[in-house]
Amino acid sequence: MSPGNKDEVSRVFSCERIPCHTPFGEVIMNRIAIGVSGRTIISVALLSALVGAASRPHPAAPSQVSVKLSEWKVELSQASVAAGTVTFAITNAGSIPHGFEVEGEGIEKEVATIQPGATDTLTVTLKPGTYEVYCPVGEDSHKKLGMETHLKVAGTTSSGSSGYGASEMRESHESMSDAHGTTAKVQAIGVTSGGPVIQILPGPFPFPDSAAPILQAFGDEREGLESQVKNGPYSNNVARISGTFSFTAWDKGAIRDSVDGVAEFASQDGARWRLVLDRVQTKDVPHHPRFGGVILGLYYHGSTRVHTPLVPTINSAVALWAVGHLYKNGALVTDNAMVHVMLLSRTRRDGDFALACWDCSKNKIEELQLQILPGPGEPKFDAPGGFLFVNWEQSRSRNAAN
Ligand SMILES: [Cu+2]
Repeated sequence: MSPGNKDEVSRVFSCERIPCHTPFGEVIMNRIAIGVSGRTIISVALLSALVGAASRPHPAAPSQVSVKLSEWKVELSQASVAAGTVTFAITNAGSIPHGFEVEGEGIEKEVATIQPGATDTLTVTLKPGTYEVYCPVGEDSHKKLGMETHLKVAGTTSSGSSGYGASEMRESHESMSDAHGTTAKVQAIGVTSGGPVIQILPGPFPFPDSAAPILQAFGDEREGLESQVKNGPYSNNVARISGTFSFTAWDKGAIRDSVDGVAEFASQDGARWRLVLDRVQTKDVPHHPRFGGVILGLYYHGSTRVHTPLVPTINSAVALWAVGHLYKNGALVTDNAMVHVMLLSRTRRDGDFALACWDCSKNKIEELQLQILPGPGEPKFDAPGGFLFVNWEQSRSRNAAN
């Protein structure tokens, strides 16, 4: 971690320990006490806005909007404010770092990344119009995951309503919103393997410098991931094998997703493996939301700060987390194999199947990845590195019946 980042973290947390955003006097005192150069501009802007407001004959009260950031939405205390000085009091109520940006009518202002549980403020002068407010973290991947909403700025008076308004749900997230009473939209996808089949064996990750700054935000997981950079499952060390994999996955909301499928392949040592998928794994962990088990259409990994950066930045048609029954040469190995499946943008080139791009998100979505790990507390598999990781390079999908 660079000294600059340390300052960032300690500043954010010193802000966390004292009420940063109410009342205004405390904002100014805290900002001055913290005395970070990057924030001085905001302090001065806020201070002069208040002084200006106080000295005008008919002061327009500066508007304050509370902002709550979480995975994966931006909630505002009101949907509209009066034109003029607006102070956003931002709380990161999520479990991973988020940011906050206001954009529109020719302005674009953002705060530094806010750690989970911490707060920050942003004061801007807004003229009438509609503004986009969103989380810019991960080259807008958080925005694509739903962390965006709009703020209307009216000509003179504020028509703000009380209470938080949820950010607009993107279509792919409607299915996650059962808890809010929204009608779930059932979607299903069928995937069939095709093209060259490769087994990925342990080796170094070919883009360590690109992944390094992303890994710094991974907390407890960082050490394990850094050892995977040196020798892990995201390598150019591959063996051609044979096999098939097909499945159907249903995206039905946070607790009703499901999967049904079978993979069969012969690994590079000649062993025959069979995996039966019949249930999804829904438990989220920080940095690794599982979206109810199945998610259709996701931009993540790599630079996005969503899931491990040891997979390049990709788009996926479907990603799922499942529990599988794994058999080797006809004998049951485990009923609790941990399985991750993605149909994603091609990350590997033809020929030697080396990882070919750090940002692969524009490539054709045809790579089918199957990763199988032992269940919690279970011994490593009898395979190189103790895991099984197989790719089918030219696979295809179709919309399936609900
Ligand atoms: Cu975010």
